[in-house]
Amino acid sequence: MKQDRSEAVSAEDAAAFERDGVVCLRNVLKPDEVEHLRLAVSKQMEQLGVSATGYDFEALAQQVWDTSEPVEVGAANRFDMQAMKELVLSDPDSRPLLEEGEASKKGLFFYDVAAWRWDPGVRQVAFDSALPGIAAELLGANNLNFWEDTTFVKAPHTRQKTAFHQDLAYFQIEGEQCVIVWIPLDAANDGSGVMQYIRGSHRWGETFAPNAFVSRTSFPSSPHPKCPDIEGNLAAYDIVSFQVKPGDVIIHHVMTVHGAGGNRSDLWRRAMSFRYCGDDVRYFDRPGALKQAGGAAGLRDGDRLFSKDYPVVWPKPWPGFRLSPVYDARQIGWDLERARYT
Ligand SMILES: O=C(O)CCC(=O)C(=O)O
Repeated sequence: MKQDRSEAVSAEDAAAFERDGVVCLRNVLKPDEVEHLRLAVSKQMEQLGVSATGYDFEALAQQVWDTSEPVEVGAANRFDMQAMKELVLSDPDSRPLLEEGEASKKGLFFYDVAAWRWDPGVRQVAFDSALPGIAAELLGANNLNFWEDTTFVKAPHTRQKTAFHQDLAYFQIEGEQCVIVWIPLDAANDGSGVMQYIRGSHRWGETFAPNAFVSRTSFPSSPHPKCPDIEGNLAAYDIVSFQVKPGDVIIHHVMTVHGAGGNRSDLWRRAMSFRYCGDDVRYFDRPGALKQAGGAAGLRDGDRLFSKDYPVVWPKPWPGFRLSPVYDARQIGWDLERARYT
């Protein structure tokens, strides 16, 4: 079923996405939509230390390089950071990826996932804003599933860079019809750590192993090669970045290699990232990929994603239909009373 697609994508935007593997679209989200995401991010940040999924990668990176201390992650259990520390320290290629400058106690590189599972405001933006139509248009997809959201916040004076990486091997999927929508919740530029993308890298024909964001060291269970040392050879790559403000979005293809600097500015750099999958994507319990927070809806390798954990956000059954008000969070095992999975 074809449906009228987004007017937010011009022919030039579609051509840029096809050619470069990344495109910046201006004024796509409304102020209230941005505000919903900011509120969800504040709630996630209040839970740092007690939530199972929230991390401060700035503090973790310091603990990784400090051989005298074990890593301290509070209640977070998505990554085995002690194992990651040992791995990073035994990797001859690894080195801290920090902005130049004084050591700062003010830095924070906050990471969390899957706010959509408990936050109706995130669901509203992920399911019912202009984004699903835009993603379907860029991918040429007839059907689109929402995969997950991820939060990336860099406080003022955060030195930690985001190591260059490619997203596919982090996800339990195979297929190429997948986009990542990076949604700035503050104005962002090169000084505050806006995303950087290697133009055309989605066409390199190579899948790279995931890394731990704070180092080039890749997850050992991944069969894929390590991403090249881009930080060490920046001039050798065609790197593009965009100066953005809230309402704008940057959309990259799942194979596009990308990273970010630290935040050298006095301003926060809050962002949320949404991942949408199209027709050719299949569930695949990929070695080395991150286990989905909240489960995989009983899917087996080769299954289409259609299931309660990966809501169909495109096409809409009729014009004006809104999924978020009728989506029942209890269906995905989320206990609204106790705010955790049942
Ligand atoms: O915001 C960041 O620093 C990283 C974001 C990212 O890698 C992504 O959205 O895929």
